[in-house]
Amino acid sequence: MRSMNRKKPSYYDHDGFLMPIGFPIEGFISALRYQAQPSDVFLVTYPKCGTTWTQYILWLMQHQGEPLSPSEKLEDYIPHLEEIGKETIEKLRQPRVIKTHFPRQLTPYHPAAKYIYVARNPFDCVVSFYHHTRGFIQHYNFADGTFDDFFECFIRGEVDFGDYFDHLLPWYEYRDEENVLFLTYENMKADLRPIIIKIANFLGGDYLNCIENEEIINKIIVNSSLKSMKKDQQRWSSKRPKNMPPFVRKGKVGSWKDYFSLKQQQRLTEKFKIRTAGTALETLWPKIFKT
Ligand code: PPS
Repeated sequence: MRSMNRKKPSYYDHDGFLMPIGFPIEGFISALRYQAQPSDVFLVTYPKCGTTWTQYILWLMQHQGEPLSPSEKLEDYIPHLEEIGKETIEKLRQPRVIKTHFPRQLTPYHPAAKYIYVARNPFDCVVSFYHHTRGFIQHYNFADGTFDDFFECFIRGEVDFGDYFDHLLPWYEYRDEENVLFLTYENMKADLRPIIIKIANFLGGDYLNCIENEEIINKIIVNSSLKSMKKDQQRWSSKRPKNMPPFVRKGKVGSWKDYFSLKQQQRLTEKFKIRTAGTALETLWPKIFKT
């Protein structure tokens, strides 16, 4: 049977939690011990839900909308916790902005720290995640895997950083906490300006300066646009081989329709309904989940 021969990406399995093989295990273990600081801002996402875009928006907000210079690296300012471990993060000046894909129970917590969570609908997420998993050959050994192969892993939650719903649901539950800002990729795409204002009001301090000036808001919007970020692919991912789709790939809402079979659409919709029953999550993506 075809399903018996499905290709699977390679992962490190840390007591049942899957991580990309390209991430050093020491980084992961040390990341779990990072003590969140009261001034920390965590950018938390399930993979492929708008992390890099939001990371760059935060950077631009800190720098009056001016883009990174060619010698600067986004990850030096907003590092990825479980990729580099706590020691590197601890060397950074406070206040820190830290990226993580950890699920809520593994994310370092401090009641005074702030958490920006970005969610994306699971349909576009799985397509993006598929291309990511194919493209980072040294992380997953899945260059010749098909979308159908990856879909089976995703729907079973057998991918790095775990099941999509195990990630989304606990953060959604805490979306109204004072130190949590819950955003969606789709709302960012629809209109970024109110999101920038939301972020500034949530983070306060110097972030508020940028929303007092229309010109700066416009620069943030232009420099973080899909068009601008597409021009600079090497900056977001220097490890992607040339024969694979670039890191900033489509950057659209709804392009999953080109990949899903009807059966896959029904299966993921069914899983969504089961896992989100009794929550208001369906209202986040009304076009996909018509009741
Ligand atoms: S990662 O590897 O988990 O950090 O990936 P992440 O950055 O979360 O997600 C990558 C997807 O975000 C899209 N992207 C953007 N969309 C809109 N506007 C901008 N500026 C932008 N920058 C990145 C990127 O194209 C990936 O989505 P897909 O659907 O694959 O195109």
